[in-house]
Amino acid sequence: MSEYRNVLLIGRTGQGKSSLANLIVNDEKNFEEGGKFDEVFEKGNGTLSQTKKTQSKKITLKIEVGGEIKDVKYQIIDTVGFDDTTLSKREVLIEVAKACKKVKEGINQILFVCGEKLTPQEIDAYNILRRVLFDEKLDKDITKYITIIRTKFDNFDDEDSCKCDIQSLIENESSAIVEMIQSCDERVVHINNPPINVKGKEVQDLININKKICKSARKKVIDHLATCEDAYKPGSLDEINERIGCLLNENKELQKQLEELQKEYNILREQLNKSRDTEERPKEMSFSQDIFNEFERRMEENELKKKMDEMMKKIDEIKKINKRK
Ligand SMILES: Nc1nc2c(ncn2[C@@H]2O[C@H](COP(=O)(O)OP(=O)(O)OP(=O)(O)O)[C@@H](O)[C@H]2O)c(=O)[nH]1
Ligand SMILES: [Mg+2]
Repeated sequence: MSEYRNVLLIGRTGQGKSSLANLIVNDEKNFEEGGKFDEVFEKGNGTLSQTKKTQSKKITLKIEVGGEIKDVKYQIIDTVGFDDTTLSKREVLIEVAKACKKVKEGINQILFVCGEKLTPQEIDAYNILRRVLFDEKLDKDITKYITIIRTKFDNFDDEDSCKCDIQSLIENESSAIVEMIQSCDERVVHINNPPINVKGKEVQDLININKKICKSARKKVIDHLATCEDAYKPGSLDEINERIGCLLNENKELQKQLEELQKEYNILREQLNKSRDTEERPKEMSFSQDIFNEFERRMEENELKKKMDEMMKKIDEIKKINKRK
């Protein structure tokens, strides 16, 4: 077993990974009035992606084990954000693979850091992560190694608000979000981790308020980490690289197929428009027009595979209509 419990921080750009890394590695007393908060991991301003390379720090945390306080060694690994504005998906995945190299002895926890809103990109990132880091055959086993951290959550100290939030995610959001939450056994930890190194005049009061909030959030995160004793051993870096390669090739192939289908779609659409100009629209036509409208809406979404399957289906339907005419 590794000497260190490895904690990997992953997620979309600007959601608070580096801030969370700082929250964990700073000692509790640094969050008290007069305490010196150390910004080990450089954090961004939320709009531009900040972390360009995997960074890590080894620390010792005081953890309660069976009623006793023990020193436990941790390595906190902060990674490049998915959806990075300046790095390509390939570069981001390679950076994540490098992070895996640091944890070849085992990952205790992956903290998947999300902000207030769970976006389709986030879910994409989560699924890519699952496929790249974990051998899919072991998919069932990985759930206990992933926790979703919901940052910027004001009422994180109120258990009911947190429960309510999970419930509303499950009830109101898309099936992809439900799958994401259920895939990690609904393990979501809410925190608020507002900035402490605030610059400007007369900000001391704000800093002290934020420090108090952060101290409480830190306790919540550390208490959670204390419960994560087991480690998942990822495959070799070669295996992970191979999976990244497959994924990127697969995406390229899908993109190519999508472009071809798009051409076919444009031709059919043209035909449909022409026939609409010259003759009265048969009943099925209005149905296919709806399909087109819906289709165009979907075009904007980045759900490559789903989009392609649906496109094939719709093209078949239009072909059938054209044949009948
Ligand atoms: N109020 C509040 N602000 C937060 C919280 N977490 C992060 N922030 C702010 O959000 C901005 C981005 O935070 P980062 O920690 O740099 O985000 P990141 O995920 O590391 O971003 P990348 O390195 O670009 O991937 C910073 O201005 C943080 O101060 C939070 O829980 N509450
Ligand atoms: Mg960062």
